[in-house]
Amino acid sequence: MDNPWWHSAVVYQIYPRSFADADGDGMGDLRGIIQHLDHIAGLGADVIWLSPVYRSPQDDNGYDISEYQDIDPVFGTLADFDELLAEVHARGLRLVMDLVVNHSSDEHPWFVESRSGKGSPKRDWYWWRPAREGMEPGTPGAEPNNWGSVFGGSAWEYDPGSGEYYLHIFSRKQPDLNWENPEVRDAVYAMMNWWLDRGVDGFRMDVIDHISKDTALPDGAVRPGSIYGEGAPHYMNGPRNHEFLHEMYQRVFAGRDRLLTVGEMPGVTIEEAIRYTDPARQEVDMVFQFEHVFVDRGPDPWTLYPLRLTRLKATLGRWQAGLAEAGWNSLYWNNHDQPRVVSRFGDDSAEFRVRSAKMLGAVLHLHRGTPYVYQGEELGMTNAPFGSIADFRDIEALGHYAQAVEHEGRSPEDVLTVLRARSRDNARTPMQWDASPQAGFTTGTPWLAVNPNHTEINAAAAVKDPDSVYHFYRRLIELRHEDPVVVYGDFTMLLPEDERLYAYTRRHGDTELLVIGNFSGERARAGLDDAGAWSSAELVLTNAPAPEDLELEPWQVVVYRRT
Ligand code: TEU
Repeated sequence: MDNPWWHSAVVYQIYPRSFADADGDGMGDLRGIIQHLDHIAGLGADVIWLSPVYRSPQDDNGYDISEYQDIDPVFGTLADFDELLAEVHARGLRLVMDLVVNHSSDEHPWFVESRSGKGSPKRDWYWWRPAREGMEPGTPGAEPNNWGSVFGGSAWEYDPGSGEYYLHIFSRKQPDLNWENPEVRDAVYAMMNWWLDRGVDGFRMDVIDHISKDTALPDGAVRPGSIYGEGAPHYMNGPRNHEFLHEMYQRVFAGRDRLLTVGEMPGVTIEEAIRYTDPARQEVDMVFQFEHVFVDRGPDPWTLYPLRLTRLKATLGRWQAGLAEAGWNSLYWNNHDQPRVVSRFGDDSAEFRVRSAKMLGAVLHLHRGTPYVYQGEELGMTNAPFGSIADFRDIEALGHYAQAVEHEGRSPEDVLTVLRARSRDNARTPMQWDASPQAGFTTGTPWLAVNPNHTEINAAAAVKDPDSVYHFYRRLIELRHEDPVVVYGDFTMLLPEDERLYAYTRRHGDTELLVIGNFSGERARAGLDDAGAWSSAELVLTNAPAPEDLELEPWQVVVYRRT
């Protein structure tokens, strides 16, 4: 069998709300995207992943869908969408849609019907349960189990109309669909086929390892200091998850050509990822795993640890080895849920922002797998200077603040410190197109404040400057397209104990690549056995003057190639 096209592809993620606003209402839209497609084509990306643009009350910025086969008026119309798709294809790019089917909006007609009463024909499309035995429905502690929702509070919402509760792992406006019911699956597959028939090129599947749950919905373990039990072990990677994805493959993807499917799986292990992505099993092409973005946090997302490079290398190295024979890795530092990588793992000071952003890009892109670039990452965009809680918009940030400050009695300043480092809003500040007052994002008032550093950090400046992060990313993407060692080379981690240097080789046939990134603000020398030989190899790429004896400048990356 031929190698799939996406082995050598690079994906660019657009978060439409924050990308480009063509109509001046302060929110990005499809026409804004059309106007900026050349930015993405110029970077050399092959695929665009579009975060949700479907009709939605926007409780979770579109990850709460009330009509799957329509575009939200905030973003435009189906005609705008068709035009976008045609413009994308005209540039030789592909368009992958976000598929959010673990849950719908509570305003989706399916849920409205389901909620209408215990006898509704769609009652069983969602997870309805009575109060805990012996408890008065609707009273504190009477929820069917003790799970907390990801966005704070209980995972159950009481419905006085029927005296029952419905499950929502995310917000109360995101009720979980019941995949046990074959009618739900039929409806989802029909909707997916409708989009593929329209010409889209695949799906990024939101929390797709949550669709199969332990139907007993048992209480979860309660961690010290927490008021809720952990549901995740009971709703992630449940007993029928592989079965459902294989069925989806057969009902939607089989017989269609040149698609890309990627499953977002917050709880996935390497062993499971091999099963999900082994082509022989016909489930998905690749998964987003989360281990490497969990390295600097505790058991909950709000406990911050400093980065230990050895941990980061250990986890990414294990994934490289684990998926070497079967399956395929996706490679990402950023998306709309993660803080900006240059602020998180690099150094966003004036002195080292550009250099460390390039180092991070090179270290990631030269792994084996398919790299994902999140809008603005190619500019080295940074976290935002949030002041008070009023500056945040994300339901997760607001939910956590309310739970931590109001219910758990934590100090507002401590909670804000964590949110400034970790909030998803860091990724969602408007794309910085130019130095003008709203960064060229909108002529109106942006829904989330533009980062004041847009006067320095913006696409117009980056495209003009041959030494920008943008042109460095462009070169990285070009390298992947040119050189099979980047796509297919095997991967060997070097210096696993080193806390400053991230070093590895890739080998394909007679060609070998050496990549070393300095994750520190100090000079550091890579004590490799064959350092001498490498020093005289071709230096393909770096972000600082060529080193001697592999002694790297702060935040320097070097890429050597020999045959
Ligand atoms: O994210 C799933 C997910 O794992 C997040 O809840 C993540 O744990 C959290 O944001 C980290 O802070 C997906 C989408 O990417 C996210 O934007 C949605 O809010 C969520 O699903 C619900 O649809």
